[in-house]
Amino acid sequence: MPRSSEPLTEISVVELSDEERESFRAGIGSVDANPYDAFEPFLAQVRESRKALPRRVHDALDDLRNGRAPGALLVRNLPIVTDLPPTPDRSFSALSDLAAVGTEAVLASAVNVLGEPFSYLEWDAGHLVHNKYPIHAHRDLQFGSNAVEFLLHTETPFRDVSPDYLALLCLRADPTGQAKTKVADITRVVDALDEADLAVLAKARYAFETDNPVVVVDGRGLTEPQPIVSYRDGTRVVEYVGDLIATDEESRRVLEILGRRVLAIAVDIPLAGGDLLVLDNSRVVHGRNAIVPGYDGRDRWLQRMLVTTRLLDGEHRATGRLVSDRRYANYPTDYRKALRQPAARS
Ligand SMILES: O=C(O)CCC(=O)C(=O)O
Ligand SMILES: [Fe+2]
Repeated sequence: MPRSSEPLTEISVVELSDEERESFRAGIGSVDANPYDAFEPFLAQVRESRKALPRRVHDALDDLRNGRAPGALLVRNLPIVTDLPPTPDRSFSALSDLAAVGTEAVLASAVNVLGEPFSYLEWDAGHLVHNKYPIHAHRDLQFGSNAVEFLLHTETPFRDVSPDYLALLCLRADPTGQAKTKVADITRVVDALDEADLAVLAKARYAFETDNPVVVVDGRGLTEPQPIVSYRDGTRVVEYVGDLIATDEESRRVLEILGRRVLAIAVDIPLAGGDLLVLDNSRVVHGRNAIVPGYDGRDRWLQRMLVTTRLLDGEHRATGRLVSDRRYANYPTDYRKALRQPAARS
């Protein structure tokens, strides 16, 4: 029998005291390597300072990792630099001065409890710390730098290596107060489906529309169809994105049910400066409502890291922290342009 889903996605919250915050700040004060051009020395310094991470944050991350806690953890009141520069107006990698902001060690200290930082060669100039803020040229894309609604998504799904976890550190809140990150526990929704619907989601029938297609279905160019539910090493994996298209009637019916129920349990999290949101990408999907950026240096600014527990051992050892995004060739052309080209305000 399907179980009914709970009305809300749970998230854990840890709020640091000012004392904990300042002790953490002091404990990572010696990290001075630049993560944008010397990531390994930077990470080595973070690891040397790992005792600085407040114990309560460490334990909460451990609980998330072991599945003892919800798939979303919000840590509040982390140390953020007081002299944060204006939010940039172009891709971070296009800035003339690629200095560290000074908050990267906070993010990396948390990530370090979960696994290995990694990213994709084709993205963000190969940076392991991604800086996300509204960019005018990206306003209509399904990117973190957009302004339209950012649809609920599994982070970077359907890749050989998709993130096991991701962490979003808010450096600057949305000055309009509108931005809310959305989080929904999709495993709960999938658990509540009946066997027949689950079997439909396990068929390779879901794809994205693209002008660089692998297949054409009903006159629409699509990426290679994938299953939403699959099994890796005996573990069920759910990968979902709000703009997936179903390739036939039956899969469309189940996709609609899934989409509706996931949206219904999504919780809104308005991130403030000093908030860190850590997500278990195998359990929860996330997104953000539409915002109205000012593009004036005061916009919301997040730093993000992706984490794998599988990379750097076994078959992926040789590839290092940057893996190729083999789906890149089939991205819509405007996505590829936005990823590749430093975007100035247009
Ligand atoms: O802007 C947000 O709150 C979500 C951003 C996001 O999905 C991401 O950076 O992966
Ligand atoms: Fe995301």
